[in-house]
Amino acid sequence: MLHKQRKVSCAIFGDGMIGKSALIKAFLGEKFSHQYIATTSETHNGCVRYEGEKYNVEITDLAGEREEGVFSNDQFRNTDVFIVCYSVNDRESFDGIRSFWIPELCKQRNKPKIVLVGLQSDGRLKENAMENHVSYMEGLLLQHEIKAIDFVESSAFLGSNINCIFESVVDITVKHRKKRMFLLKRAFGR
Ligand SMILES: Nc1nc2c(ncn2[C@@H]2O[C@H](COP(=O)(O)OP(=O)(O)OP(=O)(O)O)[C@@H](O)[C@H]2O)c(=O)[nH]1
Ligand SMILES: [Mg+2]
Repeated sequence: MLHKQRKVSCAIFGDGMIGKSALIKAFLGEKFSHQYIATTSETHNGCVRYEGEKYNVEITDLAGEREEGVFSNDQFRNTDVFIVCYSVNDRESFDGIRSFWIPELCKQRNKPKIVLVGLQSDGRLKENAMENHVSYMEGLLLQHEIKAIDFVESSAFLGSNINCIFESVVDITVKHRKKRMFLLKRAFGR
């Protein structure tokens, strides 16, 4: 059985068709596909090496529908980090983080630990790239506004900046657990 402390849980959410499932597949080493299959709700398990230890990362992949109460489900009780995503080619998905996903998450969780991810960053490199794409600077400003601990732009198509997202999830969780342990020890004088 896995040691409880070596297990980390995260949930990936954001609008539909922006590449959330493709990110998970890339992390799990699966080949990129242009095929689109809408997700209902799925759980995957991956592995991250951190400070010489192996961590099992449980990833909940959510449907991209903006549904009220989506985080009220008990399944998020033990979620350590929330990965909120948009596509750099889809401004509506970027605006949706501010107008829907973060307010909805904050209804259920006090000070959630968040990693902000801009997906499909390869879209900006195309010759016919959308003029209205979301810039890196806009992503950084949103990170600051929603108090996300980290911000990464990634591309499942190119396989770029995939692992670092999940390494960040483990890093954030381990640091939080250490801090909580330190405060508990101090409170009980041990
Ligand atoms: N060019 C490019 N296309 C991508 C990338 N990631 C995903 N896609 C494509 O975008 C489409 C949607 O990808 P999904 O990963 O299924 O999107 P999703 O956000 O999980 O969608 P829902 O499950 O409906 O919420 C698919 O056709 C993918 O092939 C990427 O990094 N670059
Ligand atoms: Mg999906």
